[in-house]
Amino acid sequence: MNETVSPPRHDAQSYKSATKPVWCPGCGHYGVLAAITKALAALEAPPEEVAVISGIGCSSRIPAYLNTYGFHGLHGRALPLATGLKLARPELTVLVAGGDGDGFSIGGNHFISACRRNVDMTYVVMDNQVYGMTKGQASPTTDPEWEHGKLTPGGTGINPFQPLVIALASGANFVGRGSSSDPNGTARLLVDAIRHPGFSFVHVLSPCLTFRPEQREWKKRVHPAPEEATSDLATAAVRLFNDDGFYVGILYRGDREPYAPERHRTDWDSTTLEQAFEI
Ligand SMILES: Cc1ncc(C[n+]2csc(CCOP(=O)(O)OP(=O)(O)O)c2C)c(N)n1
Ligand code: SF4
Repeated sequence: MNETVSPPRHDAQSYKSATKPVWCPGCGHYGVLAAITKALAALEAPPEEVAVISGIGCSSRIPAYLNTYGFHGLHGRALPLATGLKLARPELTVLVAGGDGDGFSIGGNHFISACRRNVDMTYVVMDNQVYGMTKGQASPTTDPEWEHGKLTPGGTGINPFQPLVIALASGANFVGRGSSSDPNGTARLLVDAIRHPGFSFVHVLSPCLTFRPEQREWKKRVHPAPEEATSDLATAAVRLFNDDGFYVGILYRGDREPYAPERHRTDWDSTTLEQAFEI
């Protein structure tokens, strides 16, 4: 009898694991999970060739909900972990996912270094301008006037971190923004980001309705960026300085060569190195 072998399934559902998300009802991160699975399906990425690396936070739980390889690492340390993985296993599609607290607070310097290094991977930040997991403290992207109980009475009073501007200035090769309220649009953006060589930064507006219920309005405020993606840094910089925080789409698509470790290899042996550092 001839056995029929079914072709591998590559629909969005097939990238979801059996673990049910524990996010609050209405959390934006559901939309990002949907966008990631739709993007992987569109790319027909074999799940065993994808690794999703995260730090800690509600958003960083995402690898558990995917049927790919994954690593739920340490708070703020997803990018160095992913960098090591991509350099050791360049054939893998490496996605890094997390929140604004994880990525811009404790992980802020890693973010800058990852943009500078330009290793070929995609970083998705689910920004809700708050630390959701630890019950609603202000994050680097929080509006200075946002008051939250005893921790920030009267607001933080400090200037919010500008992730897209910093990504552009630090050398990220692709800068875009999506909204969790539009999983299909965010999936298209992720497909472009993953295909684009080098470090791609995808900022996703992903409301935390539990600690920032007013973010429910975000879906009405997002609007497409006024112009096509540019590869000109100065044009992108002007665009980002005019951004009201709700532009969605590809804002910059650069042509920097991704980091290639073989080009920076040395044939010095350890004795030569020791001699070079001798005082
Ligand atoms: C080294 C360390 N410091 C602090 C924490 C506590 N902590 C856990 S998650 C988190 C912030 C999460 O916020 P964000 O990354 O924005 O994700 P969200 O929960 O909003 O999705 C913090 C401060 C920790 N787990 N480890
Ligand atoms: S606390 Fe906020 S970020 Fe965390 S699951 Fe709930 S809605 Fe989402």
